[in-house]
Amino acid sequence: MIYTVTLNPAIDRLIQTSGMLTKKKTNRVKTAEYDLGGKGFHVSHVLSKFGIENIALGFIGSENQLQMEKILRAKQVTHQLIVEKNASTRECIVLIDEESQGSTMVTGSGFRISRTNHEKLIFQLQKLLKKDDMLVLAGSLPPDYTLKQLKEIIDVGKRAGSFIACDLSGDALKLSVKMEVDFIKPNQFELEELLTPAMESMKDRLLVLNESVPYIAASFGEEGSYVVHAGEIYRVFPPKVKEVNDTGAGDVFVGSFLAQLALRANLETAIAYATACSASKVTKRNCTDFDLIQAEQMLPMIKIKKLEVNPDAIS
Ligand code: TA6
Repeated sequence: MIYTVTLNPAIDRLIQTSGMLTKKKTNRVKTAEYDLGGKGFHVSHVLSKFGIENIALGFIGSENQLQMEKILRAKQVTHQLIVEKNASTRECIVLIDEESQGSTMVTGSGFRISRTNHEKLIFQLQKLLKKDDMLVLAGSLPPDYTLKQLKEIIDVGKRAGSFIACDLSGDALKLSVKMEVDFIKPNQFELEELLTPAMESMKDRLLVLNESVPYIAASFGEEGSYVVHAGEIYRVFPPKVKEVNDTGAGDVFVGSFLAQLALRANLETAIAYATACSASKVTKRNCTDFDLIQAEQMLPMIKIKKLEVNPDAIS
């Protein structure tokens, strides 16, 4: 079973303006809709689209619980969420315009998690997680949620022997590396912070990081990605697509990559599906949609280059 954990859930409010979105101007709304938010929920949605059984865990605020649950139902996300009383799931506003100038996101900070509810989550994970399971931790931490609490979650996964995938940022990402989880997805800037500065070559630095984390997918936006596994580095070039909304593309990458690992696909297939599905996502207006048929048509357009590595260059 795959369990995704969304500690800081969200409802995305997607607003598309008429014409080009411009500062210091009254921008008129053309379309507005609510969509699934929160990175773990997004990953669950992708896994379900691949027909892979999964359960979304984490928290949900009581005040707008029905609205969040309606969205989860519409997106076919099976969940066992812990309700935080007197709390509202945050809204994340995603702005796009008719001219497809790229999306702008304004995220709420979220609600605080009570000590009791954190303990409930730990207990739930202790009961559920088994060796062959996958634990996916994705998204920001709620206000005042500590690294110690995050460590407690990762520790449960470690003790169970589950595969642990993390799409975290900042200090949470650093902690996941320190704890040697199985998968991380840093962006270009986060990657720089994770790599050993003393080494000159990017390749050598990636290989050192790969000694602690078996799968690294470093995303460089529309420039593609670097995927590192078992001492091999792959430079991945995505197909060119007409961008409508790139919000959620990273989540689709993570979900599709993990889906392919769960299906026991080889690494290059996993990379190709993740790249194609996230390219398909970018062509869609909302934050979750992608089209598997469109993605499969794009598979031949993806370039995956295995980089030469010199094993003597690193100690
Ligand atoms: O990646 C897109 C997204 O999942 C949005 O749907 C939005 O809810 C946001 O990310 C939340 O990100 P955060 O890092 O604050 O958890």
